[in-house]
Amino acid sequence: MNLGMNPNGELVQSAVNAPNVIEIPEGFLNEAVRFREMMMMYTCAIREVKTKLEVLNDDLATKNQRNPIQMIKSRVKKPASIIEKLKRRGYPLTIQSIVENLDDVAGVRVICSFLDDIYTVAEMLARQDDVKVLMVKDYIRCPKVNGYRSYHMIIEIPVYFSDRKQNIRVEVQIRTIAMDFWASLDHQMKYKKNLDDSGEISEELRECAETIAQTDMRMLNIRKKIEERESPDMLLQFDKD
Ligand code: 0O2
Repeated sequence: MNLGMNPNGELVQSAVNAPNVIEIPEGFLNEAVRFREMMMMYTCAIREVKTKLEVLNDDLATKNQRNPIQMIKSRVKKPASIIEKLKRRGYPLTIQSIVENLDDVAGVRVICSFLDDIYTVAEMLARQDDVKVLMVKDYIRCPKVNGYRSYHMIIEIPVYFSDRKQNIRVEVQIRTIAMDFWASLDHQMKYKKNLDDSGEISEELRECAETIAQTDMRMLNIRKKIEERESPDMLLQFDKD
């Protein structure tokens, strides 16, 4: 049976000369169904990782009377970005190739309050029995030349579907509010945009990243000083409340 799509986007049986009906190549629909299944799989993996992070945040908040995680964002990589990355790296444009070669189709971004929260959350996630850490890139201890800072982990977690268990890779990026502020604006303005600025804008952005990194350190030191000064009486009072 020949299939086609009418101008309303509805699937129709296409007669050879049917007007306004776009012919759909054989195999395309099967691929489309498999692509949707793959995206669903990554969405489920993101949900699992977010739950793990929310549990950690609740537990740490109860123990320390403050939230280490401010916000969790997530995304499944857009089809256009998937194709661009496969092409750039010279991999075949197939669903199997996406699953085998790309680590960041599922992405979770964790925004922490303070610098030390990043390492606490990363360590606690990595320690979990069902989390396998495949790669770590510490762009905080080793920032990128443009000033980008963030802690990246590629992890693999099992997801239980109706008929199978599948190990799925998720990229987790952990950073402070300040680092996220810089990276979000850098992403909007410059990242991957091939801007010819003869170094001037890049230098300014790098300087801003430095200022932000120093501010993160100062905020952490302020928090530590406050914690040191909190008298045991005050903590006792807090417990009573
Ligand atoms: P998006 O829109 O955030 O998903 P790649 O650049 O992906 O080919 P690799 O080794 O996979 O190479 O990536 P890497 O360096 O571990 O991190 C890639 C992701 O980190 C990017 O994802 C960004 O989210 C973030 N990132 C890395 N460097 C920068 C930077 O200089 N500025 C900003 N703003 N973000 C950065 P995507 O898929 O490129 O984009």
